[in-house]
Amino acid sequence: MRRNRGTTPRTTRILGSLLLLAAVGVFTSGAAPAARAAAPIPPDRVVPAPASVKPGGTPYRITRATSVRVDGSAAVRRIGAYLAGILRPSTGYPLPLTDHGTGGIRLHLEQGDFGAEGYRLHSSAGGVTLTAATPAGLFHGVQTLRQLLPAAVENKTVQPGPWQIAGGTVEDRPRYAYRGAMLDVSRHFFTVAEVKRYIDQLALYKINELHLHLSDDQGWRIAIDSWPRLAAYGGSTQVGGGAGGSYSKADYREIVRYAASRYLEVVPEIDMPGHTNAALASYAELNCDGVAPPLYTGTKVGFSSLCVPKQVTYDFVDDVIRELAALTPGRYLHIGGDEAHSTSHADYVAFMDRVQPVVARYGKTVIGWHQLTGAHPVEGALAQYWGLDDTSAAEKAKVAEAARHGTGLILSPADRIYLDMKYTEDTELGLDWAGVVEVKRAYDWDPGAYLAGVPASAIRGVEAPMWSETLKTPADIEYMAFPRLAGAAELGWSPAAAHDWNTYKVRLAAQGPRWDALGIRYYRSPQVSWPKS
Ligand code: NGO
Repeated sequence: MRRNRGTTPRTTRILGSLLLLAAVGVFTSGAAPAARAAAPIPPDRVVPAPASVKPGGTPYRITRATSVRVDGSAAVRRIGAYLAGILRPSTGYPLPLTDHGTGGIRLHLEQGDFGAEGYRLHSSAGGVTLTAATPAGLFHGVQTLRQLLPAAVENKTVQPGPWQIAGGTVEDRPRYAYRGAMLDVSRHFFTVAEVKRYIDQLALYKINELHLHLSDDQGWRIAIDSWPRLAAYGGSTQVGGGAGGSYSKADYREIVRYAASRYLEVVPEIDMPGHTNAALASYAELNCDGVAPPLYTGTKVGFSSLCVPKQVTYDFVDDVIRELAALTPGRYLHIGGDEAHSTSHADYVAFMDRVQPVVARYGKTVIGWHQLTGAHPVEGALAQYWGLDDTSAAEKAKVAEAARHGTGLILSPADRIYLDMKYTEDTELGLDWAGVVEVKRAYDWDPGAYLAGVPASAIRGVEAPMWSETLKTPADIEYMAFPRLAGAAELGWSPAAAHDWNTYKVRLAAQGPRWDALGIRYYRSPQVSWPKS
């Protein structure tokens, strides 16, 4: 049975924590201050909140003698190596991988009622056992295990310890299958290494979809062999006129491989028919008047459109989708469809009617921004809602109607979960067209109840987009993502009953020292009582 944190009486939880503290001797007379500091982290401190936590029993202590036990499968061994790679530098212990023995930290696959991504973590004096039905579940369990260790575990140099993991059992699985983050690599280009850094940060919070916004007016970022000028010329600049850049096919494959090693699926997006100036500038024949516009380095939206009546448009779309689908092992291909302000409604509908079947022909499922619901979403398509709380009732009704007819929804309401919105008017980075979004506002909404008239089964999950008009460096991305990304991850993962700002902000505060140890820049929101760093 799953028991939610939120339905656990508060007193039971406090009592559980007290018992834990007592178990490690914090309340024994004469306990030295060092012992006080060494109290293990209660298992209900984790972000995203696990589905069920039962604290109790003696903690496990990682020592020089601890090994990481992995069963025969190569995937489990790789996850064990990843975990040991995190623990070795800070503990200074050898933590060998082994497939025999007892005790230690055991990663174990077992058929059981864990779902595709769930896991169980059991900790007691004799060891820690992580059990799941899939490698993805074990990987998510490893993220929980990290958070049960002191923040100093994330350092790259040896730290004092001790390295205790509170006794108890965490049983966990996600509320939604789709928990995404989007990175706009078009407005400003980010290198493969920079994308990998973000992937590692997303994995910390059990995000499992990386949506890459690969094309827009300011830059085309993926090599397409049959249309080489797209990347070579269309990728040669960015907002502000910098050098831009693009991914070779090998680069893109490397991103996909690295994401998969962190159990994230890559969702590539080619935005169309609008947001296409970089393509239109690269090939004159894609324009209705046959004249290529100049490259664009500003930040306006809605001025470009592929030429809907021309056959060459569909030859182009077919080639791009075919090559991109061949590079992408993931299930989805995002075709944009937002802000097609330079395309008539009739043309928009005609374009989407022709393009969606191309995605299916190359074996992928269509995702589109929610304007797709104003056309004819194909069966199985997903629409990504990016409206606001006060988007018109008519627009929301259209989305809800599509959802009732089978279109799945990914929720990215811009005045809640757009990571590029400023926190306050004083935030130096970011935009504010959707409003300013402080940490509480970003967290305090329920994806299950957000859009009226939508069946619960239509909500496939949430995604936090990071548009990069104002963001140039990994530090810029991190400052806008943290702490809000953690809240988005919790909305996607944790049961609705666990949703509570007052307990969340305490758990969130505990992430600060981890981000410090990891070198992640973040916004120290005054809404959260961050520990002194
Ligand atoms: C909008 C727009 C993007 C902008 C972003 C900035 C969508 C789906 N289209 O979101 O082109 O970059 O806002 O916040």
